[in-house]
Amino acid sequence: MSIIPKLSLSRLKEGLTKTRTNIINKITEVVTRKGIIESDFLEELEEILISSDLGSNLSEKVIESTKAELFKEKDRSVETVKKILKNELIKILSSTGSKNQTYFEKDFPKPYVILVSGINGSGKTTTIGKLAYKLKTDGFKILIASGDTFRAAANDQLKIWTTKANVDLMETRSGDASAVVYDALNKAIKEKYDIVLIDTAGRLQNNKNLMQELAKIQKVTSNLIPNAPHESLIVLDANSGQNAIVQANEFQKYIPITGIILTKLDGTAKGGVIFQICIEKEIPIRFIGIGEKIDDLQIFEPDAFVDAVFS
Ligand SMILES: Nc1nc2c(ncn2[C@@H]2O[C@H](COP(=O)(O)OP(=O)(O)O)[C@@H](O)[C@H]2O)c(=O)[nH]1
Ligand SMILES: [Mg+2]
Repeated sequence: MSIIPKLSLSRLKEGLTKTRTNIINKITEVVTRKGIIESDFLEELEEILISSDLGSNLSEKVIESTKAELFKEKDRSVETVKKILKNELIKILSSTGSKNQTYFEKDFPKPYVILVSGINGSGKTTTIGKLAYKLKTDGFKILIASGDTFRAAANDQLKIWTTKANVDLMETRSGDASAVVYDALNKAIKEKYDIVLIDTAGRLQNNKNLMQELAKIQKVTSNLIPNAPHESLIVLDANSGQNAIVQANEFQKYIPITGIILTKLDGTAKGGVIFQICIEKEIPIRFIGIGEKIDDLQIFEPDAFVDAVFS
């Protein structure tokens, strides 16, 4: 069985309202005010992209190619500008292997282990709850390992999510994160779980001890199950701008990262950061978080994302 989590375009649009309003209203305003396309129009357009966190280098590139395309067109209306920009942006998002992937391949190895990392508050636990719900709904047997042994409330938070998603939880007994992962994986093997999701403590990327603990979790996992973790997803908060890239770089020094989950896109007008992440990290964005509710997680699809921003 292979699953493709269902994408709701209307929910996506709703979640990206702030970014869309920022970009589209400004573009419409500039095009309407200027009427004709002059070089200062393109400068203003560049400013708009920068203001939604596309980064100055990338904005400049996008404007250059938009300009080239635009001058080939007779009709230089808002709609044409939007259409050209859209195409340029889809090209960027599709360039890093993020394009229309299915979540699991057919006959994936079981238990399939997904390690989730990221700094404190980025949205790991919430995202695991949402993902567990999605996967459970698709008929999989899910176990979550409560690997955040630092925050007292972490386990209780996870308990609430596992109850909502109706999945199982391996709680910590000793306060040792690697031990709970070890227990969870053994249970998963014995009791034939399909997927294990490993929650971890939030850590500052410059805290060496905590980062080494993460490396230990990785090692325990790969020792027990060959090729596991099968996915290692870093959770990044869309509000953290350029710092999201710094975080990913630091985590990669300790564990391999195979994918990105970008959360809280609903809370920011600076959703353009996703383009910078795609260009600089060359790691596929797997999911995006667009709210706090259990179904506010979507598989990332470049075309749908850009459509939702521009329509
Ligand atoms: N608006 C919004 N809030 C989110 C999203 N994902 C997580 N959060 C919130 O971010 C806060 C921190 O989340 P949590 O999962 O505890 O982060 P963790 O420390 O990485 O485990 C919580 O209040 C979540 O409800 C999202 O996609 N949108
Ligand atoms: Mg947490």
